[in-house]
Amino acid sequence: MIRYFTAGESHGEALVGIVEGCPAGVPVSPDQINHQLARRWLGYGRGGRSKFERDQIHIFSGIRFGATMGSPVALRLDNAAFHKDKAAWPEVMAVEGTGEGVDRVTQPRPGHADLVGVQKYRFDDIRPVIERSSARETAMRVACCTVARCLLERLGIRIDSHVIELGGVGYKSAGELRAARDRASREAGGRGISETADENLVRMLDAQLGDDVIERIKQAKSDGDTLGGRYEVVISGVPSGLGSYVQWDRKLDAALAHAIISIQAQKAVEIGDGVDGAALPGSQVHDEIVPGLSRSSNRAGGIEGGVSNGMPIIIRGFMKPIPTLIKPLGSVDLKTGEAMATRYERSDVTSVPAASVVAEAVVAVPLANAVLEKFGGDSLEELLERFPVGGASAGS
Ligand code: EPS
Repeated sequence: MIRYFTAGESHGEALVGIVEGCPAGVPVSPDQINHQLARRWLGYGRGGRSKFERDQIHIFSGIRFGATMGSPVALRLDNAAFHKDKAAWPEVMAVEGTGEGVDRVTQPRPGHADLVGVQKYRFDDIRPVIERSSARETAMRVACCTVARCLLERLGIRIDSHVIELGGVGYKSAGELRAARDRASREAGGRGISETADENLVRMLDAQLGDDVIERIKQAKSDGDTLGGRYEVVISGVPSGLGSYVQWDRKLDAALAHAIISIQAQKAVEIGDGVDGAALPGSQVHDEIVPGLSRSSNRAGGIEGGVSNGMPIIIRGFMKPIPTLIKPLGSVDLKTGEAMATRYERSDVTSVPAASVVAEAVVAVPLANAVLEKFGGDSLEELLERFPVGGASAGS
C-alpha cells in the first residue's frame, strides 16, 4: 500500500515528503511532478506569494533511470519565501536559539487553526500553528501524490477536475453542470477536461461563468474579503470492483472523501449527486440497469455500496472562504484577554482553483491503494498482468 508523509513549515526552509509502497517500475520524472506543481499555482485570486514561489521538485531517492525502484521516494521543495520575503524568516523560523526578539503572534483568526492550535499544544505564540496548518503544505502533497498518479496513468486511469462554483457564482443545477461537463469532454477530444479547465483563469469549463466569477473575486478583493467554492473531480477508466461494502474502512467512497476533506479549508464532500439526491424520491435518483449490465445515467458518481461500478467516479469538494481576511474579524488578544480585531496579513482572496488541483492529486493515493489491494503486484509489470485491460467503461 502507498503511504506518504509531508514535513515542513510555510515559511521554513523547505517542504519534504516521503512516498512509500509504490510498486517498482513506474515511470516518474521531475517534469511530471513540476507540471502538477505549476497547475497548483493556477487561478485568479492568489496573493503576493504566487508572484515568486517557483516550485521545482528535487528527488533524492526511490527513482532510478526515470522509474520507481519500490523503495521510498524522498522529495524536497524549497520555499522561496524563506529568503525572498522581506520578513526575516531565517530568524523567525530558526532551528536553534531562544527566539528572543522575535515578535509573537497573539491574535487568533476565526476559522483558522490558530486558537485550537495554541490551546492544544500550549503555545504562547500562534506562529507554529500558522506555519504548519498553512495550505503551503499542499505543494508537497501534490508532489507525493503525483507518484501514485503516475501509476494510475499507466493503467489508463485519468483524474480531471474543474471548478463548478466560486463565491456563489456557478452552475444552477446538477443538469446544467452535467451538460457543461459532457460538452467539455466531447470538445476535449483525446484530452481531458482538466486541460480545458486549466486554460480558464478560474478553472471553469464555461468561459462566461469564469468571467462572472472573476468579477465576483474582484468585488471580494475590494471588500477586503475572501471566497470559498466548489469543484468536482472526475476519475475515468476505473474498473468495477474497487473497494468493498463488507467493512466500513474498505469503502472506496469513504477513502476518497477522507482524502478530500483532509485538504486545508475543505468542509464538505459529495459523491455523485449526493446532495441533490437527498431531497429527491428514489425513482429520480438511482441509475437504472440496462442490458449489458451498464447504466444510462451516473447519479451515483461511479460508486455503489462503497464499490466502484465501472462508471466514472465523480466527487465534489466544498471549500470555505480563506480565514485570513483584510477586513478585520472579531477576536481576542491572547496576551491581554481583551477583544481585538484580527490584523491584516498577506493572503489569497480565494484558492478554490488550486484546491481542485490538489484534490485531483490526493484522490490518487486511495485509488491506487484500492487497485493494489484488488490486483496486487510488486512491480508495474506484475500489476499490468493482473489488471483488466479495457475493464473500465466510459460515459458520465
Ligand atoms: C496561506 C497563506 C499564503 C498562501 C499560502 C497559504 O501564504 P503567505 O502567508 O506566505 O502569503 O500563499 O499558500 C501557499 C504558499 C501555497 O503554496 O499554496 C495560508 O495561510 O494557508
